[in-house]
Amino acid sequence: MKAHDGMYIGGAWRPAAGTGTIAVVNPADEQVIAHVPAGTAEDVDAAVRAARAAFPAWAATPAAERGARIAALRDVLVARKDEIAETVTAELGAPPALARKVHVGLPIVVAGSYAELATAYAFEEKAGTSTVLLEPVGVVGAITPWNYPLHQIVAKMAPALAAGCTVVLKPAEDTPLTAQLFAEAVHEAGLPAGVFNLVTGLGPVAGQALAEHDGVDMVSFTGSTGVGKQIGALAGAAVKRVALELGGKSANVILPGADLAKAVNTGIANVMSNSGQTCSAWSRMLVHRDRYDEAVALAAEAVAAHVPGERVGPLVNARQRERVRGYIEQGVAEGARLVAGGPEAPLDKGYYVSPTVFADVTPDMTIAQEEIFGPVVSILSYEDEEDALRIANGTVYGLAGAVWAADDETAVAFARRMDTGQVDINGGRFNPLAPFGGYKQSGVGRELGTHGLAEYLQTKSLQF
Ligand code: TXE
Repeated sequence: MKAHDGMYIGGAWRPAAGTGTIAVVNPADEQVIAHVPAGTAEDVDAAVRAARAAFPAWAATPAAERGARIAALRDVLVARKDEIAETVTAELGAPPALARKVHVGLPIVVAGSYAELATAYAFEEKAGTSTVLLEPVGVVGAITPWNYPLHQIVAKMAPALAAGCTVVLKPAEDTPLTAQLFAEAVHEAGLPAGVFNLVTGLGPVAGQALAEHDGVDMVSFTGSTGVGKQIGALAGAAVKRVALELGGKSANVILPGADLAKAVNTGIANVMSNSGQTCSAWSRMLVHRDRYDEAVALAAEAVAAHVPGERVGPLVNARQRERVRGYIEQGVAEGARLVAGGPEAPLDKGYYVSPTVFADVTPDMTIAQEEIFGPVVSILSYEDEEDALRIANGTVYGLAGAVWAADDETAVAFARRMDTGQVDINGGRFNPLAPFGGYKQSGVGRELGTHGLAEYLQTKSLQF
């Protein structure tokens, strides 16, 4: 596949400072499809300087004009959507329909929402007799993961640019081609030079250099909780703004009286989508003990429709596949009952894992506590609502979840008591305008909508 051999810095593709490269592999057939440059601290420094130089003029650009540039960027993403979707399929392995609808469709909606919000947002408020100015934080260093290659980028870039920040992006090493296409789109949309800069590279090298750079005012990170803690510590030591979107172990709580078949089918589809590589995936299904056997049978039936190589793509790389298989083996070893799937590879080529359902999972098991990030669902039983709540809240995470009940009122009453950032009520749909982010170790800060924009602003009050 086509790839740039340089970095996008200061409005142009520039040669990388070093000679190292990263191979991009198609996880569906394990073939190398491209190479991109492995950025060094020198590349990061050049990108941060470009972003700093561009900041004053971009911050002073009227918000409506910034919104117009983001609208132009959205239009380029729309015009090039097929090419982007094919690239996501090639480097992530996402099935084509999912790539088009979710991987490209969703960020187009998000970019459109920030084109409008930039214009509509109140960057000035009154507090009694004072005027409060909401000003951009400055230069943002964004570090993104591979699971939704374009969405993770747009969910940071669009609000940061709308706020008046300039950015340096270090995308995941597994999916740099989508990031390069995004840089091309920025260029085509006519954003001023230096407002957006791209450095591809390894996390512990380029990512670390970006997180540590003195010229970066804020780090926005999405990825594993382990790396998130390191970045949080660095930011804390430097008194820098930080936003962290980390792992999850979300609960799909099916209360008595819910439409069981719908709740189970939706729950299985939620985890199988993107091969379970979704931080908000409902990886734990909680069912009342009276309907437990029925739910397990429904889940086994539902998962059969998720065929590897068709509806379910591979995992992103061999390391992730081995990690997920390790969790499946551990589930068996700790006494959970395999209802579907297992550790054996379903296909002889590609990083596929069998869609897997575990029954008889207890809350203390590893598979009920740790983020697996694969097509694996654990079904747990509960005695009563209090028990369900204890189990739902009984992990270090709190990113998303779902509640199903006979009516919305009952479901909402339960959702209010959940320690989590987002809850789908009776099959409610993902809303790209609603804030998304974690309680507890799932993160700090919010993405999307006005809350996502506010992350990139700092306040100044003028007293009269
Ligand atoms: O994540 P990493 P990995 C979880 C999920 C998954 C696990 C491991 O459970 O199985 O994390 O995935 C950059 N300084 N999530 O290893 O390493 C890295 O280059 C600065 C949840 O792929 O956290 C990439 O750009 N940056 C999740 C980004 O961090 C560093 C999405 C994420 O990679 C760095 C992905 C360092 N020292 C994984 N080390 C979610 N919340 O959606 C790595 N990076």
